[in-house]
Amino acid sequence: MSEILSVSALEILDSRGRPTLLASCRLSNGSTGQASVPSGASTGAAEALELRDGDPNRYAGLGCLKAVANVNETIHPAVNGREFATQADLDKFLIDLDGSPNKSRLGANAILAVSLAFCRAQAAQRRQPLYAHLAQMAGLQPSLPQPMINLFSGGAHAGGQVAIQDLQIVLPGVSSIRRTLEVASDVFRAAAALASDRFGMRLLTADEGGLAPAFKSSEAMLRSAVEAIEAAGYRPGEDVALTVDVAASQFHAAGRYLIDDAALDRSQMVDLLERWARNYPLISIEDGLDEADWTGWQLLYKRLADEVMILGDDLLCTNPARIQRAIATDTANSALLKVNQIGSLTEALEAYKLAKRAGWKIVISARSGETEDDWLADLGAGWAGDYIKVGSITQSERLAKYNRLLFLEQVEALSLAG
Ligand code: 2PG
Ligand code: MG
Repeated sequence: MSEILSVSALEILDSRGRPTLLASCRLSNGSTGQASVPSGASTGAAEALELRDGDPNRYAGLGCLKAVANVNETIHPAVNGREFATQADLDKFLIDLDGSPNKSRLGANAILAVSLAFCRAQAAQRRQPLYAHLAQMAGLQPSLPQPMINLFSGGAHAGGQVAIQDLQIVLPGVSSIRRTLEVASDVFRAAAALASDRFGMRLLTADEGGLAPAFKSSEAMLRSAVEAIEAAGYRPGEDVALTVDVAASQFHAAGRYLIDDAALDRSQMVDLLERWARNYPLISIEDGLDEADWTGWQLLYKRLADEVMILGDDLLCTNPARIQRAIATDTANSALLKVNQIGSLTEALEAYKLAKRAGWKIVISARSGETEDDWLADLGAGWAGDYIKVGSITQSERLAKYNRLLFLEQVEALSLAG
């Protein structure tokens, strides 16, 4: 075991050109680790606080210099010279140092960047690949998660041309990441051709690299995905299934779901989702209802939980207390795991274990604002996620993760679970 010599951070830019943090950690034996943190656009109200400067003269208020200073001037002096045997020891120390319920003093971005950089430094010290270190920490056998690959975007990721946010493809019958990406590329090209023919759209992509044609309705996004799958020569449902992130909190106002020129109440929204699940090869519905509409979620659960993943993102915010409530009240059967929603690896692992113990599926997820860092792929493999949601197969902040999964498959010889 060796002590921390230093932690430090600097402000870098994410895939939307917005500031975020890159942190470094150096241990006394010379091992080092670095990591950068992502940032969401459709954030859940219960997320830990991402500290932004609020200075309108820099990056429209989105600067991260306060969070950087919190790493360099508050966390560094506090951890310098201390030994932390485990990730949990460091994370607990950081949480106590922050002292607030939602990491608002130091910032979840500052705390998570340090948490991850330390994790990499510890992996280096143990001469382990990051995924192996993460697996050991969690007491799990590593395996590769199935990618959920973004095809079409709407909502907060695409300027709101259509209400729902992400439409992904999943390949149930494919046994490698390599083949998954080949098929995804075929379907993406077919979808791009469809977007060009039908919507006159040049090949421009949304925040996560998905196509964002001017669909007339949310359902047109689902229909077009099925057409693209067929046009690429695959069978919808059998070869290529769909998942949707409705991100319903984004279009929920005053008790109504404002979607496709309608203002639906919760039971009408559940009816709509059920119809989609019956008519399209959907295996997962993420955030089908607003993050505060637990009653609506429970209705949806009753209707569809036996057939479809009822996947909580904004609802759960990777928060163990919210996951516990959802388990106890039959509100969801799957969790999206975004480490920066909760702000430390240790709390995210607690969320993961709670959900797994209840028999839930876990989707390890990127954010819409990402960096070229690839730790998420190691997290997905080390914690043996059922799925990984990274975005489209365009844009290097997404490809960094897919390419790392290819490496883990072909060089580290990990296999897809299931
Ligand atoms: C989501 C994520 C990723 P964001 O809602 O699942 O798609 O988006 O990072 O904007 O919250
Ligand atoms: Mg989501």
